[in-house]
Amino acid sequence: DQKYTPRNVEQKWQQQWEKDSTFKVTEDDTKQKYYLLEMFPYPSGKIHMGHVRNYSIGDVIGRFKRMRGLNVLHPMGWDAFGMPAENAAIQNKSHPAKWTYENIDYMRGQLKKLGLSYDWGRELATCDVEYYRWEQKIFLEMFSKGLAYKKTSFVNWCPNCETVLANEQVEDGACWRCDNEVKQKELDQWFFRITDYAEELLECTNALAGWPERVLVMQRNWIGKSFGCEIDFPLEGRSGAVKVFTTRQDTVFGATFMSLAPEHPFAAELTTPDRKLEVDSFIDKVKKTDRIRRTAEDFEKEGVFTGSYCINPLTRQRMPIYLANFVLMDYGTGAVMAVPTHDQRDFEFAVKYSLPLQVVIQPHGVSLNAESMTAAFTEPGILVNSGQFDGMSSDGAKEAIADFLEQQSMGKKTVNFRLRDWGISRQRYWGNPIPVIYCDVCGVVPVPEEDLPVQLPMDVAFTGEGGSPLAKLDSFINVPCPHCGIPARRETDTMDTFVQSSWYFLRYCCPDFKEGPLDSSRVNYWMSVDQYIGGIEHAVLHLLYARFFTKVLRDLGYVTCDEPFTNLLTQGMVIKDGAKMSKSKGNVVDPNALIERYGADTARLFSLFAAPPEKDLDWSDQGVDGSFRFLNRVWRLIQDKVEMTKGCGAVDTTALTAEERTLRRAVHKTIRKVTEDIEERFHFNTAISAVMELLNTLQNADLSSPQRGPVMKEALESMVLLLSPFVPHITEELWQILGHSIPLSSSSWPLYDGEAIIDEEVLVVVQVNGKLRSKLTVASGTDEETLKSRALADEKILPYLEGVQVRKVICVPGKLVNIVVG
Ligand code: ANZ
Ligand code: ZN
Repeated sequence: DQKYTPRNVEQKWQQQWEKDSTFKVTEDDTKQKYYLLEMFPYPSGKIHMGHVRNYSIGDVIGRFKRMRGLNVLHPMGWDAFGMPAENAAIQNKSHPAKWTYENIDYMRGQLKKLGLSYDWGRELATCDVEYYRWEQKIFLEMFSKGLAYKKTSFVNWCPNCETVLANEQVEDGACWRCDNEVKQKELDQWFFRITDYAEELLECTNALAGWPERVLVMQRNWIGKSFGCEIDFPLEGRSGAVKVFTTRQDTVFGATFMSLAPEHPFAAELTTPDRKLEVDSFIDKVKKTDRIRRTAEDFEKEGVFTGSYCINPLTRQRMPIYLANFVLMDYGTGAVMAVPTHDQRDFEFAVKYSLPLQVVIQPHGVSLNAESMTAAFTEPGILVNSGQFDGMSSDGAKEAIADFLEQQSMGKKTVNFRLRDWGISRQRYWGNPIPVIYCDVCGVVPVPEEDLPVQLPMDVAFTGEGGSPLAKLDSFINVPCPHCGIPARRETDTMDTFVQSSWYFLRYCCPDFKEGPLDSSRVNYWMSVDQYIGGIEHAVLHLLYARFFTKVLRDLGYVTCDEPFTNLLTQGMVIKDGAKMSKSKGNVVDPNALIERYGADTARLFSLFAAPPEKDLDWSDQGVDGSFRFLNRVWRLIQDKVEMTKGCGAVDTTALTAEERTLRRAVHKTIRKVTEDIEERFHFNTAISAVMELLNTLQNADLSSPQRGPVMKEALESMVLLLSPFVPHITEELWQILGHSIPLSSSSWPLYDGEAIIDEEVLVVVQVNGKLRSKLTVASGTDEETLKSRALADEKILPYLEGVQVRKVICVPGKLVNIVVG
């Protein structure tokens, strides 16, 4: 009798899988493909319990699908560019590459210790020049199609990280990485024209049936399509008009003043000399405030009068023109017709600056009074004070007023998107260099394809002083112009790391391809990803960018699919003592220590058993202990029973005793339950519970019948197979102990025997006039006639039939007989 020693068992099988290349896959048209992917990690140093959970979930699916006969692609790699490497380099006076690749080596070792079924032959790190060179080519193709372009813009700037942040990377006005306050800064920046795809990105969310609804909602809100009108408000006393965008053209008659973004091009020319000082100082102040704060509901609304007026095209009233801090230049037209009675921000603004209020929408049966309003009425209602449109509903008036404005050439219907182009410039070293050169004569010149890749120079000093190290490296910057040959300068910005994660899943399909970014035939075999698994924190950023890139690469002819991820699973967090596991909370459990003490199988089993994948997992030391004990019980059971199964063949189902049949029923019911729980719902926790129950049954089984050997053998083998996706090492070992020379990882998933799971006897209730009067135990499948006659002859029923007439007998086979008497 051997004792269960996870360390030996796990090492042995990890080596075996590696030696056999068990999880290596190639394109095989004779098999159905299954592309399974977990979001790749940032090589921060070591893995945490969130990784263990994420990758264990994926691994169950991967191993299960493999055993079901699918050709499973399950790759792993590293999201390896980014700031922490640079910061570490400054601290350790070394190079980011060194830090990154050392971390990768260490973390790869940790993942291998978890026994994950990756095809390691496809591993990539985004900082490999063999990866980022192809991204540069994609960039240049996007540049030539106008999908990558440069413009001056205000950007979110983190003074601490000294870099630009995408809007998505600003959280409550603070940098998502360092939590420092974000400032506004004007810079020349590279952008990807994701707005060209806004409509398609929105439309396709309706076809993503395999995504959680809340992720789709977040994406739709982020894209933010609004239907409304652009309306011209003529300037008073001069030519020209202020154009506004509104979604509430039903309220035009209530527009009593105009609010412009402080950055609006009209701001200076509309400001009268007497207002100039005040206006300038206001503009200065707003420019220092970040756009996220400016749009926050509780942000103090402030503004300044320009001294000029415009005319409301429908009321012909004059409207003072203000600059307002909550109006943004990059949304709509940067101008808002202010309707203080029906928009809360305008209301607060009007109260503050004593501007006129005019009610134009009224709730049913209530008369609103502008003087006594304490908040804007923002619901739909009935139009008043709106000339020919009085009495209409808000919705009807939206149409009617839009039509009227179009007829009068005062405005037109438009749609507007909240989505902005994706700013990808980063003033950092450890990223993919943007492959362009600036020439005083030729302008922006793309690096010719034959000169790619633009490699990151290695001889760089990381001093920690401001700015990008690349921008100070003359040997990198100074190059001849590829066009005319005169001295020119290289771009020193690198790309946002979200660019790399936008197409890594495509490169996994052909990681060794040397002729271009993607080998279309291989990519098209594997794509799209059948199951993607990752954290909800990527609901907008990464998932939207990856969808955008897939569409761009489709339009560039590299792939045929429209969407990258057919099914998405967003796993919950790992929490301990009620809080997310994190260094700052001091509640971190180190996977290393866990594996050291209990083994990877226990770590995996616990993280799969303690909660369904989408729910938060509450860490519990007792739970870990329980998982370990369970594996020990499985181990011991097999040691105990293996003797009686030696040399046994298949079960002869025609010659089973009642006892044997009962045991087989439990086995096959478990096979069915585990299969369905994994396949249809990813309910790994209930699947594992079912096997735990089976273990109890097998432990208590004390067969003495002739077929006890074959029946027990089938039971033990099934249990081991069913557990194998969760705990792959111990099950391989037990499989061998049960006498198999071919590894379990080459076995098929067990199928349940439909005959075996039929319950032999069922309980049928007997009612008289709907009241329960008796119960019958009958063989399952007993027909209606037999049931009826048995019910009518039942001794508990007979007294109820005396002296009355049986009018009807209703029968639901397997469930109930109702006798209607009267
Ligand atoms: C008049 C009005 C009356 C509005 C009313 C609302 C309620 P969504 O739905 O998000 O597209 N708006 C337009 N451009 C703006 C900008 N650059 N900065 C800040 N606010 C802006 O929002 C559209 C509404 O947001 C527009 O409709 C406009 O205010 C405001 F009772 O116009 B509305
Ligand atoms: Zn030139």
